[in-house]
Amino acid sequence: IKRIAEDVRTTKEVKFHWFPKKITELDNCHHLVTKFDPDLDQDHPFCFFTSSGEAIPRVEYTEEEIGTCPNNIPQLEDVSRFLKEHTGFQLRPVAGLLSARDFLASLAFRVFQCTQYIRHASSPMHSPEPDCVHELLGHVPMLADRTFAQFSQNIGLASLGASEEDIEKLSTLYWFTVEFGLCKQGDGVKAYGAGLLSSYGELVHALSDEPERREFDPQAASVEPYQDQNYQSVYFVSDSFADAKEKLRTYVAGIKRPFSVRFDPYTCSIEVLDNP
Ligand code: HBI
Ligand code: FE
Repeated sequence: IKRIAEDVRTTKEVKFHWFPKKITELDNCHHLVTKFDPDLDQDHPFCFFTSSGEAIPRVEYTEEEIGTCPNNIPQLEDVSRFLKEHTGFQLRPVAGLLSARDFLASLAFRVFQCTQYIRHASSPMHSPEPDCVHELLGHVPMLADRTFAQFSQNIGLASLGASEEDIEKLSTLYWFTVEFGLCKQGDGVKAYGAGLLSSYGELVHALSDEPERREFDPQAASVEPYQDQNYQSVYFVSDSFADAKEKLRTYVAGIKRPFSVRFDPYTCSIEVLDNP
């Protein structure tokens, strides 16, 4: 009888990657990746984790830093409060590029892990890593849109406990939407991807005749090879955010996981439901 019980358990007990179930567990989602020249990866002194609920420390940017971003650099705490009032998204300061799994997991809680440092004044038009110019000009305005916020959270929810292969696909999907997405508006096509909104050069390129523009299809976008050293050669165009969200829903339904998840907004926690 014991034997049978164990066998039953081993078939039922499917292994999957740990994921946060409570917003405070995002404290464990802080794995940085050093993708770029490690010599360039200076210690960004004012980036450290705060447990949720604490205010994001204010930064005194130098004159030189402010010069890169004329007039002033908004404080993440003020921006986070604004977003929270509009879509429930909040920012959390982070010291650099996170692992895709950790970064995506935070989106499931409507938390955007946001860099606070600014690119070096010697190269104001380019930053190899995300910096606050990219976050504030690119990501933040989009996260203030309700449908886009839901779309972003849904990518995050799909990533929880997902296989390495699915994390890779969701990252690529994120790349072609949240970072480099285009969307129809009236008779025109506009950029909504943060990588475009924060790069004048690529914005012009994306809307020129040079690159290929394809109708957004999550399945195709999740496996499309992408460029992180150069401008993209392909962009995906959504009909609307609502349409992108609907297409994502269908795509996510096809991802195999031994459980499903639901976000409980009252407790900011993830309910895990066994699949029937
Ligand atoms: N980390 N801090 C930070 N910012 C990002 O935009 C980011 C990240 N890690 C991974 C990532 N983006 C994407 O490449 C996707 O994998 C989610
Ligand atoms: Fe980004």
